[in-house]
Amino acid sequence: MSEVVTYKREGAIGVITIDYPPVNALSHAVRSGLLDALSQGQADEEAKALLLVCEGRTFVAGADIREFGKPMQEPSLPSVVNAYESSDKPIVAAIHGTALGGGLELAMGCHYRVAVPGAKVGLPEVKLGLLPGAGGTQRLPRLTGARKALEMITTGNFISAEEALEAGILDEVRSEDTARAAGVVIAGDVIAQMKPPRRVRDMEEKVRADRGSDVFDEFRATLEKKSPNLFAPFRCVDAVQAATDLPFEEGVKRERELFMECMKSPQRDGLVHAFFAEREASRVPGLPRDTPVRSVDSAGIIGAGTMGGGIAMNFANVGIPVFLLEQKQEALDKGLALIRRNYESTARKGRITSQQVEERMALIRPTLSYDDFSDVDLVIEAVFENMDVKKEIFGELDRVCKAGVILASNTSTLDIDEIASATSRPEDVVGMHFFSPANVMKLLENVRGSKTSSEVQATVMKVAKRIGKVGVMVGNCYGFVGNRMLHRRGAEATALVNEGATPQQVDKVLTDFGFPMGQFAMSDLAGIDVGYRIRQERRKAGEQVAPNWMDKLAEEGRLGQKTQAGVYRYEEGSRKPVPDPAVDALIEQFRMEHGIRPRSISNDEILERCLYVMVNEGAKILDERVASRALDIDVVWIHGYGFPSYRGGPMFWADQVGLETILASIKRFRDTSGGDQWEPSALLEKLVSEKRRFSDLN
Ligand code: 3H9
Repeated sequence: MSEVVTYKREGAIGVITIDYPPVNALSHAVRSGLLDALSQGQADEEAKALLLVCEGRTFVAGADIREFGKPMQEPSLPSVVNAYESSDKPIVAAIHGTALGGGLELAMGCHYRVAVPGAKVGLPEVKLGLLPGAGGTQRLPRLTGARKALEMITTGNFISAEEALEAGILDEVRSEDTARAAGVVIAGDVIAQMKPPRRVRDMEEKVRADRGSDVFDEFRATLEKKSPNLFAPFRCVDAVQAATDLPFEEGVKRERELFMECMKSPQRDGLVHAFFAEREASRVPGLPRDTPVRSVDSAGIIGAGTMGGGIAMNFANVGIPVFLLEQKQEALDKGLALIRRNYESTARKGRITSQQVEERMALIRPTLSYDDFSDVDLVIEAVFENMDVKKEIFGELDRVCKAGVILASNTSTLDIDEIASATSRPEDVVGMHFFSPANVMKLLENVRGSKTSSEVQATVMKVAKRIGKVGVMVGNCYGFVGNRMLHRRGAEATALVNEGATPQQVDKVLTDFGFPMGQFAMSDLAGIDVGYRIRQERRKAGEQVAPNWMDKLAEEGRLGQKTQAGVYRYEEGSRKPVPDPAVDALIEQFRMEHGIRPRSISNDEILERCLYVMVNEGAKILDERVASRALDIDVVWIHGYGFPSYRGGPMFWADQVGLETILASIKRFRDTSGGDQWEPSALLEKLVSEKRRFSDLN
C-alpha cells in the first residue's frame, strides 16, 4: 500500500485518505495509491460507501505539475477518475482548502461532493497553458451547463464553495469542524438512504440543452478580443463544445487530443516556468529560510502622489494602518481623493463592499508631520527621482524614527547605498520598488544595498507576500533589474524611430509579441517627464546621454496621458493612444536637425533589437550578480512590465530562441550600429561556448 494514500474503514464507511504535502498533487505515487485504495474499498465487504478526503492544508490542488514534460507513468489520471466513477460502491468526496484542476476532476468522478465553508474549487489548467485533461471539460458542463463551465475553464478562476453549490458542482456545504467530519455525515446519509452511485458522465440534460448554443462563439469572440495570442483558452472552448455535441466517451477522446496539443505547445512550457519561477523567487539565495524577520504592523508613506497613494492602498487592503505624508494640505487632500476614487471604482465593480471602502480609508491616516512616523515599523519614501531630496528625507527619518524601523525607498533608479548614507543606520535601509499602478501591479522589486541586513531583506520579502505582491530580491545598480533593461529597450525603440520606424510600428511589434502595451504607449502612461527627468539627472552627473526626440516632447509639455498628449494624443476621458501628425512632424524635424535619412525598418529588426538588447543587459545583470538567477529576471519582467507569461520571461524566451542565434545578432548590431548596449555580455559568450542556457543557472 502506498504511504501517500491510505485506506481505513470506520463503521460502514471506507475512508481513503491522501496525504502528500504540500498540496496533495496527483503524482504517480498518489495515482497508484488511489487505485490500490479503491480496490481495497471494493473488496471490503463491511464498507457500504467510500469517502475520499485529504490531510493537510488542502484537498488535491491538481495534477503534479513537476511531472509535466516527463514520460507519463501509468496509471494516468483519466483512468483513475474513471475507476472512481465506475465504482459500484458510492463514493463521497469531502473538500477543504482548494479542489483544483485534476483535484476537482477527481471529485467530479466521485458520486457525491461536500465541502466546508471557505473551500474553493476551480479548473485553473488554462493558466498553465492547458485544459482540464481528466474529463473536466466533459463533466463540469454536465453539472453546471456550458456557460458556467466555459467561464470557469477559460479563466481558470476559483469559485467559493457557496458558488459551487449554487452552480451544481457540490451537493452540500457543511460547517462541521473538518471536511472529513462533513464527509462522514454525507456518506452516512448515502448508506442510510441506500443511494446508488450517481455518475456525472450519465447526466445528459444540461449538455443536451446547450447543444447548438451560441455561447461557444460568444466566448470565442471575447477571447479573440481579450487574449488573441493564447493557445489554450480556444482549445478549452472546443473541448466544452465537444461535451455538448458528442457522447461522453467520444467527448473524452476529443478532450484528450486537445489536451495533448496544449501539452506540446511552447506556451505551456512558458507558463509552467512562470508558475515555478514566481515561487522560487521568494527563496533568496544566501538568505537562509530561518532568517529572523521584524514584525510590520504599521507603515508610513512619504508622498501622496499616484505612486505613494497606490502603495498606501496595499497596506490598508490587508488591514495594516498607514500614515500618508505630504508637505502641503492640498496635495494630501488630492492624494486621498484619488485613493477614495480608486476604492469606489473597485466597489462599483462589486469586488469590495462600500463598508470595506470606509474601513480601508479609515486605515489611511493623512499627516503633514514627520513626528507621526516616530513609532511606525516601516517607512516607504515615494517622492520624485531626485537624490538630494531623497537624502534630505532619509536624514529626517533617521532623526524621528524609532530603532528597528525599516527605511525603504521606492526609487526606480537611484543608488540605495547613497540614500542610506544619509542615515546613521544603513543596515535598515532598503529599496522597495513598486510598479505603477502600485495598487494593481504584482511586482515588488526589493533592492538590497551593500549594508542592508539579512533581517531587513527577509522582512521586506515577507511584507511583499503579505500585501499580495510577488517579491524579487535584486542588487543595487542603476535602474536595478527591471528599469535597467527597460531603459535599454526604450533607448533602442527611440533609436529605431530616429532611423525611420514610426512609434506605432514599434508599439505594434511589441503588442503582437504579447506585451499589453508598446514602449511608447507605456511612456505616455508613466509620463514622458519621468524618463526626461532621469536623463537630465544623468546629464547633470556628467554622463553622455545623447539628445533624442522624446526630450523634445517633454520640453513642449507633451507629458503623456496626463496632458492628453505625449507620443500619442488622447481624446478627453480616453486612454486610447491616437497617432498624432504633430509628433510625426517633430520626429521629422529631429531627423533633419541631425542629418538622418530615414529608412524602412522591418518588424523583425524591431523585435530583435528591442528584445535582444534586453537579453544582453539581462545577461550582464546576472554576471554582476544584481539578479541571483535568470528566473528572477523573468519574474520581474512578467509581473512588472507585462512580458507575456506564456513566453516565460525574457531569459526563458532567450533560451527558447537559442543563445547562439541571439549572440550572433548582437554581434551584427554591434558591428553595424555600435554602442555599449551591443557589447556582448561575457556571460552570454561563455554560455554559448559551453552550449549551456540561462536556465542552467537557475
Ligand atoms: C492539472 O491538474 C492537469 C489535469 O487537468 C489533467 C492531467 C491529465 N503540482 O502556491 P504555493 C507547490 S494541472 C506540484 O506557494 P499557496 C508549489 O510549487 C494543475 N506542486 O501556496 C509550492 O511548492 P514550494 C492544476 C504544486 O498556498 C507549494 O506547492 N492545478 C502544485 O499560495 C505551495 O504552493 C493548478 O494549477 C501542483 N499542482 O497556493 C494549481 N500546486 O513550497 C496550482 C502547488 O516548493 N497551484 N504546488 O515552492 C496553485 O494555484 C497554488 O499553489 C495553490 C496553493 C492555490 C494550490
